[in-house]
Amino acid sequence: MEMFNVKLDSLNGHGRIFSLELLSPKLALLFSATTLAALISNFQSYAGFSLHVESGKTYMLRLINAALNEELFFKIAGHQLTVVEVDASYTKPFKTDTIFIAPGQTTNALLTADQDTGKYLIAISPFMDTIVAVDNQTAIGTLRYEGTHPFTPTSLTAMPPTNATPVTTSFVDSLRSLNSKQYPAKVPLTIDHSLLLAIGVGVNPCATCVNGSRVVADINNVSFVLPVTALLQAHYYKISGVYTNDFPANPPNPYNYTGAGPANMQTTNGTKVYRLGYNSTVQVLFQGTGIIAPESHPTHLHGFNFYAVGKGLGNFDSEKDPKKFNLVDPVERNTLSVPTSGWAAIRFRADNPGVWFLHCHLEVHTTWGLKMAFLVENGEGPSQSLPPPPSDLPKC
Ligand SMILES: [Cu+2]
Repeated sequence: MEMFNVKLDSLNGHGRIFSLELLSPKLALLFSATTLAALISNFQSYAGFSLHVESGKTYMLRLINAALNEELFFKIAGHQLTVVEVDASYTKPFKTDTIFIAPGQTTNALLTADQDTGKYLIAISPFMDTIVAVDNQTAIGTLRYEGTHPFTPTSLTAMPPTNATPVTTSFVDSLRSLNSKQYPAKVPLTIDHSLLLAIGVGVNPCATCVNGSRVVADINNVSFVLPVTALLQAHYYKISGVYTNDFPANPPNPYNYTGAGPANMQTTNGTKVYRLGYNSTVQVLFQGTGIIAPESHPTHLHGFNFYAVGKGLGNFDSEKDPKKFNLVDPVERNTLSVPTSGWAAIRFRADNPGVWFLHCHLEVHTTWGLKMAFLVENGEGPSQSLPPPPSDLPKC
């Protein structure tokens, strides 16, 4: 299997757009870090993924992390990348040699073929800065300049260590909204709903499990249970008994979130939504927790872009930390990694009526219950109201 799924579009004759779907290294070409060098020494016969470029041209790489459970590093030997967009929102351009991208995120970067004619390694490898096991594999491809002799050795690069937190921090800190006259950053400055969501894992009794218990995941101690009837359908047709409106805006039992955690790690099950009035402004403070192990959670909101106004390590300090929020040009996106043993704050305006999931984009965590939903009420008139389901909506 290939490392990437690739689509090509032409870019006004001067270069091309490459859409690269990054798969999990395990699903892609399997090369452990230790065998990578040996494989590359026989690289002449390697016939894997190859990206063809012409000297002097500039290309746009549209990257999406399509892996289920791995945050990834992406690198091309000998080349800088200029990041210009994330999650379909423009950023202030910045140069980097390493892109950090979480499942569900997209990143567009410009690549100029400004090195000597030859072959250069393209590689992805996982990021994991906690004790949770990860497949430490590197998947590789080749950037190949036109006119390269077939037996030219490939220029190599070293990937960051698996636990390279500083590389992720530096990348995330470089992301800023364009905030131009044409594309202003419309960060909500007053807040109608302020939520503190503690996200992580827990342990619940399980009569049929080997040890009598199983690991679950939760937000504010609620492990989300998917209903049989769709939430949106229940909301539109006013079907009762599908969900409740009592999703808690704060952890029910506050504790030292990034410390050892409470002795009782049990969660409650529920299908709960948090209601928002049309056009209300929302701040969500995601607080990572250390139960079993702290972990980076790539958290995704449906239905909206949000502004990532702040982040930090340890427990959020409601006195000091808001003073450091960036309310001028914070990056606008729809998925962000809440740092391991840390917190992240977002703001958005609830101007899209309907029911919208908020969940960890690691498949393992979302299926364990690390999700909730916002129910955004209608405003005034049809343009601010949820449209009816299409007439051909399949009926189960
Ligand atoms: Cu997670």
